[in-house]
Amino acid sequence: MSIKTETSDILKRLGVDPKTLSGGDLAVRTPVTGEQIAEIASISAAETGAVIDRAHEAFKAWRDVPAPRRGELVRLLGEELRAAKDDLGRLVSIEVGKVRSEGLGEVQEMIDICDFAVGLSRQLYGLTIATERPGHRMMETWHPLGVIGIISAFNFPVAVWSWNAALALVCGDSVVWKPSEKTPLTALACAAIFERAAKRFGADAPANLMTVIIGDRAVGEVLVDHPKVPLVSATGSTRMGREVGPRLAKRFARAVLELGGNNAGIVCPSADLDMALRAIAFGAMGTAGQRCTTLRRLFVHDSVYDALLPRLRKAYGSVSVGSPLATDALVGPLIDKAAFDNMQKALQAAKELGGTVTGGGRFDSGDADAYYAHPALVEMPKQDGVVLEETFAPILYVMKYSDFDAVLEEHNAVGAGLSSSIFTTDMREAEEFLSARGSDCGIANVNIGTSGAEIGGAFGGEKETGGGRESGSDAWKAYMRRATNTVNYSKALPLAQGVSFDI
Ligand code: UN1
Repeated sequence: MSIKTETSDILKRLGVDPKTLSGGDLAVRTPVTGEQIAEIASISAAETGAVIDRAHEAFKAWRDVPAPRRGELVRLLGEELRAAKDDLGRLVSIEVGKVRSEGLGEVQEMIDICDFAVGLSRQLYGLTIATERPGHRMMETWHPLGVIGIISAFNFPVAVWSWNAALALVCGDSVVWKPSEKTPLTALACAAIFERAAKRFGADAPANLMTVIIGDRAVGEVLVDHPKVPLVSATGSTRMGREVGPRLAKRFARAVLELGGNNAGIVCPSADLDMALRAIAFGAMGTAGQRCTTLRRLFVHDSVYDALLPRLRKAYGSVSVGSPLATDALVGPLIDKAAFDNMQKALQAAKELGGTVTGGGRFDSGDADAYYAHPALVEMPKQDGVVLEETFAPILYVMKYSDFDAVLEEHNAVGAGLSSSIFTTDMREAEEFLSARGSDCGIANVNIGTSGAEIGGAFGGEKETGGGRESGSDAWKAYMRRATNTVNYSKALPLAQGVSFDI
């Protein structure tokens, strides 16, 4: 069966009308072979405002539904996702090129956040706060915020939507989602899955509670600038964030920005090298280096460099690259030619700085329009130039270190601040890495890699990563507004701070 036919069969099973897959203006390609698998219709900037207005009407109805009942809709969404897991995971593999277990893993992440959000729907707690005035009570209440705009990237085409949407829905918000133009099919599938859950939920779920808008940059701009969108959660490059952030700030809207990462690991003298090797391999080569949490820089202590590097070179030399649909390869394709070209440019720049490259060349899959690369291990004399930037491809720069304080400085000497790891069995080093003077990232791990975070923690990072937090912990607070309420149940009107104003 051709990929195109399989895609249309999957989408049909997931509830997407096959008619939407042809005759549109947006060509959709699979990176697995490079072939075109659909042409779908995109929306214009002019139409986008009306979509947002309708989502705002949905918000006005949804905010009145009690939160635990809203949780029931997300519970049903989780059930639908469980039923759709194989198909949706396969579709992720087709549209993004993820290997099978990573495609399925992405859907599992969606199921997990739904479970989390269902529990959360009964835990949207505010505090009761001691007041200085007798006969008064002070408390805080969390209220729904409004229409939440979601802008997601190609590399996690469905999970990022779910982290935001599951929270937004239990928080009483409606959702307008602009997926990457490279991954509209998985978005249409999610919309169909959501509609099925909403139908089962019944009339309490208003129409237009969750809308997908497939369109170009101009469509994204309408979402970012629209006064009825109080929060935009945007995942993508730091370049994109630099444009989105100020536009949101200009109208005092909230931003949850999840931008680039240039994540590093430190391998210390006491590290368990077997474990480190496996964690490094998955972190750096998994998802063909196209996670925002991908391991991109590795600092290895002098004393273990010669023990670790030959094993790492061997792993790079032997890792399987190939079609995620037709083989069990661990590394699938890059998303497109531009990604491959950027990788080659970065490798060239690294060589010019004295880097020694293992791997990195094109893997011939037999399809001229598919871009597979052998992951690249680049031993660098020092951290400089291209090493300081994120290249969204499987390149791991390795540097030697000798002094722990100095390596902490180097670790933090990049623009991005998303994820980080240390490999050590020395408790002092581990704790120092996690301390205020250690890693400056939003995620700091010990003896596990930089990627593959669970949904229960807040996900996001500092500095040029944008500062936003999605997913678990108390990330939900960004999706609600907080009101501080003071109630006077006495017969007097004492003013705070002892002020008197007797008329
Ligand atoms: C991303 O690459 O945008 O921690 C998100 C991870 C995944 C999410 C990655 N849970 O690698």
